[in-house]
Amino acid sequence: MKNPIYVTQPNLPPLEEFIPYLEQIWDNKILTNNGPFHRQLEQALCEYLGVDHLALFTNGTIALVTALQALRISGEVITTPYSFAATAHSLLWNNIKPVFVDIDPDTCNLDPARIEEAITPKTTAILPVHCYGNPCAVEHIQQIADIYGLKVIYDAAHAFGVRYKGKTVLRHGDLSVLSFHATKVFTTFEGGAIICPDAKTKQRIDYLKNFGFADEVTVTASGINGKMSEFNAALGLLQLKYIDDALQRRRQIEARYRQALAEVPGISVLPVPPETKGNASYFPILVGADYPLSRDGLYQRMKDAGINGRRYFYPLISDMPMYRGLSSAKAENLQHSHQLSGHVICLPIYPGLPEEQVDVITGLIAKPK
Ligand code: T4K
Repeated sequence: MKNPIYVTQPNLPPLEEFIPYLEQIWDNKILTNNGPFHRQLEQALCEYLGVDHLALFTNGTIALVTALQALRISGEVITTPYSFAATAHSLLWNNIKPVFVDIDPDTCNLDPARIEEAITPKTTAILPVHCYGNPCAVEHIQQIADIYGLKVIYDAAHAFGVRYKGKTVLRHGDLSVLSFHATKVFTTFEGGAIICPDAKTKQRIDYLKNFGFADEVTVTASGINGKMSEFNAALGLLQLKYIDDALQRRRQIEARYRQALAEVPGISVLPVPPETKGNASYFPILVGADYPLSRDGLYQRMKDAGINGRRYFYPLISDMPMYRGLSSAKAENLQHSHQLSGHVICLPIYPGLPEEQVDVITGLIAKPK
């Protein structure tokens, strides 16, 4: 392959279509602080995603940190080790102790059957991740949260546009957090959002992302600067024009991968999640013991051929130095997470990936030597 390909590549609109947005910003000189594009994008995303209230953020991580603050979460929070570091880091930034619970190997999401045993008197919330855009066991998790009086904040960084049982997955739990990073299905370069259930919660979140200011003289909390700029919001508005096509293209690539890899000995893929319209944000494969190469062997073999997959999520968060001393981080507590983390490779998937390249990738995986 002449040019290397990467696990993802952002889908950008034609540059000339962005110029008029920039001209408006240059004309009105409003660069940030809830400007016109910011307000328009919040509205447009609510409509597109099918939610009532949404607060834009500078990135998904600050949105996670703020979501925890907005609900005054403290003590211990149950979460997954099988995610990007930002999930658990958002807890540490709030002085909250993460308690890791193992995942269901079919979805790579928190196993709801393991949650109750991890609850202690200090537990205040559950922070699950819709990993790869696969919906969590939302009903079961809510049932547990209701019984024990816990809040649920979904890290929905991978779940833009995902529908479950015919509705957006983003209305589950108390809050959901999106990421619009360059590597995500819907990108504003950097960006994120919190989906809020009501106007009052959104207002508190809007204060928190603006240093806690409610007005010129009233500071309600030690908030942070989490505001999205007009540049990013304008780009988001333009991106929305193209999102349906982008999602469709991703789903086509996913289908092609699934078909081509179905019969490759030693390679398995995750089951299609039931009652879900996914966003094909990632395409993980699992390299089994009966494959001719180890996971890292195949990863390197692909790299040598210019195909840069990624081992999302390896290492596990629970193995990172700031977490590995926790009792919930012990390997015997997290067997499925370790199994997945040791065998996964996410293959390139993005709207601009040509089908011939998909075929080259699957051809190499089928015949690695
Ligand atoms: N929760 C979850 C579950 C998450 O996955 C994430 C982020 C967050 C929370 C936090 O949200 P943000 O604060 O990021 O909004 C990437 C991303 O940096 C990170 O956003 C993402 N998850 C994570 C899964 O992946 P890396 O270290 O793999 O990124 P990087 O720079 O190696 O990019 C991967 C490939 O994408 C590159 O090889 C090439 C391509 N790429 C990347 C960038 C940045 C481009 O083509 N253009 C680009 O601008 O972490």
